[in-house]
Parts: sequence; C-alpha cells; structure tokens
Amino acid sequence: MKGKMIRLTWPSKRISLMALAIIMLWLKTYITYKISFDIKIENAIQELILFINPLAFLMIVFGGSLFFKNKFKSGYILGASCLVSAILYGNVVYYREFTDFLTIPLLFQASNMGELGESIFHLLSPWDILFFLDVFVLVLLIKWKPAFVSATPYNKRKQKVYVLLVAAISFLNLGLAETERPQLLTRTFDREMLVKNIGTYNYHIYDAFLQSKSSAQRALADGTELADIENYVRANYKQENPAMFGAAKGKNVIMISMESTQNFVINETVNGQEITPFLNSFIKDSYYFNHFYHQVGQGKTSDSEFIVENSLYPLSRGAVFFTNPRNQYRATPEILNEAGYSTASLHANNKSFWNRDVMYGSLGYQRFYNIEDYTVNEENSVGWGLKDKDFFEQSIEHLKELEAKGKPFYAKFITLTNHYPFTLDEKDASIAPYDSNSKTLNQYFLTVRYMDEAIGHFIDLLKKEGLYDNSVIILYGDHYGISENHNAAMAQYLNKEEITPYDSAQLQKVPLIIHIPGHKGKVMTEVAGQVDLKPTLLHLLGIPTKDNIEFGADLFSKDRLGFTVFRDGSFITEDLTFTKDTCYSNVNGEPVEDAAACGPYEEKAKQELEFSDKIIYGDLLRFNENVKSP
Ligand code: GP9
Ligand code: MN
Repeated sequence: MKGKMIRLTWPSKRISLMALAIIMLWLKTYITYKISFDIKIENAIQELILFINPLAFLMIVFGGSLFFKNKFKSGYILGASCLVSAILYGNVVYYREFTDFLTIPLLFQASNMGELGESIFHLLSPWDILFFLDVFVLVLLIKWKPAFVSATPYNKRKQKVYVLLVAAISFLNLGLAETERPQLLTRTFDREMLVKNIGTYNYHIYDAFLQSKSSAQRALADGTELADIENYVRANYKQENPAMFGAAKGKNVIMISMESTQNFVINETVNGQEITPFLNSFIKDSYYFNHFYHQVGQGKTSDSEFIVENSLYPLSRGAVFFTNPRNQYRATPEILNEAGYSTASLHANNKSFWNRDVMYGSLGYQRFYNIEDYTVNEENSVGWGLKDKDFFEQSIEHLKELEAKGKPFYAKFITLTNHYPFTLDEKDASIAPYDSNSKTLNQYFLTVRYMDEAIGHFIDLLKKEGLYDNSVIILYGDHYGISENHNAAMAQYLNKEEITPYDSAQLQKVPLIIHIPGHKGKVMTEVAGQVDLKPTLLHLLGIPTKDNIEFGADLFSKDRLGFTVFRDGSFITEDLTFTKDTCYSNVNGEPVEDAAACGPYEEKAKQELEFSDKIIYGDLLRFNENVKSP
C-alpha cells in the first residue's frame, strides 16, 4: 500500500501540482490551528486527529482535478486553493474577535456588515498576506514551471486507489474522533470540539447540513413536539416569592443593556483607580447578582436581548434575530403591552442592525427609538456611533414622550461606547489605560469607566425629571468584552499564572443590578443567567408566568435551582463548572475527582438547549394557546 501511494503521489518522478497544493494547504491548515486558533489538546491522539483532519477533505476537493484535461487542471487547482484558503482566512479573522468559527447564518447577516467597518479593520494585519503564500507558490509554478501541470493523468486503477485512500483516511479520522468524543455530531453544541475532531472544512459541510435541516423544521412541525416541552417547563416551574411578587407593581421599568460589560470590573481598580465608581455605589442600594452569567451565542447583543425578553436560549448557530424574526413569541414587551404599559427600545444605531426593526415587531415593541431619533454628528460620536453620555441625555426627551402617554412604560436602553475596539476620545478618558500586551484590554477599562459615568449621569437626570422613585431600574451586561484571545493580558490583570477553561467559564459573569424603589441593597450570590430575568421582572410587576413556556426561573424564588447553561453546553451549578468536557469544582477551580459528578446536570443542560432549539426552529409557540398572534 505504502509503495503504491508513493508512486501515485510522485507520478512523473516529481511531485504533481495537485499533491503540492494538497500538502501545502494541509500544512497551512495545521499551522493555522496551532497559531490562530486556541484548540485545547489533551493527549497525543487528539493531536493526531487535529493533524490529519484536513487531509481527506483536501484530497476530495483537489482530487476533482483528476477529471480535468491538462488545460483546465491548473485553473481548477488554483481556484480550489484560493477558495479553501479564503474560507480558512475568514475563520481566522472571525476567531480573532469572537473565539469562534463561522457558520452559514452569519453570512446572511449582510445588513450588519456596513457598521462593522472599524472593528474589522482592527482585526486585519499586513502579515495576513502569508495566509495566501501557498497560492502564490502555485501561481509561480504554473507560470514558470509548466512541467508540474502536465503530470501524467491517473488511469482508472490509480483513480480507484486514490478514492480508497481518501476513504481510509476519512474512516481513520472519524474512528479516532468517535473514541475521543462519542456522539460527536449528534450531541455537540461546541464548535471548537467539532473543528478539533472533524476539521475546519468538514465542519463547514456539517454546518451546511444543519442549515438545510433547520430550514425544513418549521414546515414539518405540527405542535405535537410542544407537549413534552410544556411538561418539562411545568415540572421545573419555581414558585414565586410572595414577599417579592408585585413589589414593583405599576412602576416604570428602565432596563439598561450594558455593552460588553463583564463582572470582573465591578468593585475593582486599575492603576489604583476605581473602574466603575458609579455602579459600585449604585449596587449598595440595589439587588446585585454577582454570580449571573450571560448565555449568548453568535448573535451577541441581539442574543442577549432575545434571552432576556423571551427566557429562551439563543441558537447555537447564527443570531435568532436574523434566522427566525417572524416566529410567534411571547416576549416581555408583548406581555407588558397587555398589562397597560407603553413599550420602547432605545438604541442609537441603524434600525436594521441585528435586524432589530423586524424582530422588535415580533417581540411586541410599540416604538423603537433608533439613530433617526437622535442627533448624531462627528462631535458627539466615537467608535460605533453616538457616545453613551449623549445617548442618555437625548433619550430623556423620549422618556418624557412615553410618560406623556399617561401609562407606565417599559424602556430598554442599549449602550454602545464600550464596544470592541473600545475607542474613546482622549478628553473623555477619566483614568489611564492598563499596561499589558493587549491593547484591547488596556483600552477596555477606559470605555467601561466612560459607560459607568454615562449611566451615573443618566440616573441623575432621572432623579431631576422625577422618574427615579417611580421606576424599577435593571442593569445587565450583554456579553463578554474580552475574548479568550487576550488571556495572557487577563491573567496578568487577575494576578494568575494562566487563564484555564474553568477561569474562562467564570469570566462569563456579567453584572445584574435590580434597583427597586424603597428596597435596601443586597448582594445575591445564587448562580443565575440571563434566561432568569424575564420571570423575575414579571413577578416583580405582579404578573404571573406559570403558563409561559420559558426556561428561566424567578431569581427571588426560594426554591430555585442554582444552575445556568451556556449556549455551547457548558454549565455552572452552585458547586460545579462543566466546560470543555471537564467537570471542575467551584471551590478550587480544579477538575473534580468524581468524574460523574457533572453527569446529571449535563443531561439537563442538553435537554434545555435542545427544547429551546426545537421551539425556535419549529416556530412551536404558534401552537401554544397562550401565545396570541401579534
Ligand atoms: C449594535 C450593538 C452592538 O447595535 O448592539 O452589537 P454587538 O456587536 O455587541 O452584538
Ligand atoms: Mn454587545
């Protein structure tokens, strides 16, 4: 077999263009895995899987050239090489910001692209040209060494051997992957795990398969799937706390989504200066949840909005705001409209960003104050747009408009200045940047501080307008701001030797602050997530949620289960953290002795994510009698 292979790959005593293209791309992919992606390898078998996983795919793609006459062969090989390299490079750029891989739904989010300009620019480097080095080599060879192109074509027998070889490599890859990670394709929400085991290219093919499957799901759904889900939700319902039910009845609700705000900045300093002086004082007379986790997937801010308003999980691929904006939902704004509230979202960005203009209709928002409702000019913008201080100042007029309707209002504010790449005008910076090898982390503290001041100023304005004492104010971080690409700098800041997967999971904590007029401040340490916000808020307003189909539980309930699932299947309980296939103890952050400790929760985590996916892909809430057509 070995001898044959050698004769095949070097048919005319020198390496063929096809074999060269395969080998260069294969090695390039492996080097990219090691340099550009942070794929955790635990043993030699996993390293072997990682090494061989691009090969079968590349052999299939480039094997296509065997069917071409010499005239077209080089064109095909060059074209395929460009395309595959571009896919790899696209993933590299996306990974730099999101520590994640591309999915097909992301490619359909074209309306987001325009805004991303500055962010994308920060993610590119002139050295990236090296990602296409092999393509240049091919071009030069085709031009200067045409002998490479005219290698003797494979006869039938050689073609058969080639096909067998591809099959053998594929089976070896899949077999090894199956032993390392059983049920890989059926039970995995973690893309890193997929790429690690089947390779980045096969992962894209699998993603395309998932795409076609999910598109068909709505048409095939008939509502029978809902019964299981309803039973599950009912069985897990947590009794409301009578002392808190209706505690804020009839009050306005002011909710602020704090862009990229992680919990590690709260009550902390940088260069000896407080990062969030306002929030630190505000939590003293609010309920402050310091074990509250974001649960977003690829839809980032929009996913956090989706979770908070629906108490459902976002999707594992793409953003629900783009994939299923016309579903039937039973979201907080719709429920509050019925309870006599006016509802509005305020965010000074294009209304179509994240497809909000369409999705907000399905969530029930009566009004979306978007960029057209604000005065935005060069003077008052930075980075992604209107500075937070100006945003809040100008928003007061809109709040007055809502107030004038003579009903309580539910107003959601989405801040923007603390967004990657965390740019800020010098005159707006109150503290000095941090000093580490990550410009992103260094700058982050400045924009967090700016946002903190902006919110403080807003609260003053609310007091001045007489709105403060009549409103519940909820602040939450939408998702992480510092991705795992800045682990070295994070470790330096946190005084740790390294950031382990356990630390990364714990860093997904975002602040949740609930201020209720007349209530004293209290630090709440129970493990919670964004899905819990909807039932918590509705109960505070005195609205029952027993019949809703949702996965969160009232944070004030006495019998709640400390348990929170991330979108990739990781989860946190009061004692354990499960991530990257390892069960850690929350006491010391070390893997637990008893490997089965996380087992029961693992099932629950998967179950909830699967149920939530079914609801969204099948648009199942249209079959629920409590969900009315908008
Ligand atoms: C855009 C803002 C930022 O309108 O919400 O979105 P993000 O990039 O954080 O998802
Ligand atoms: Mn965001």
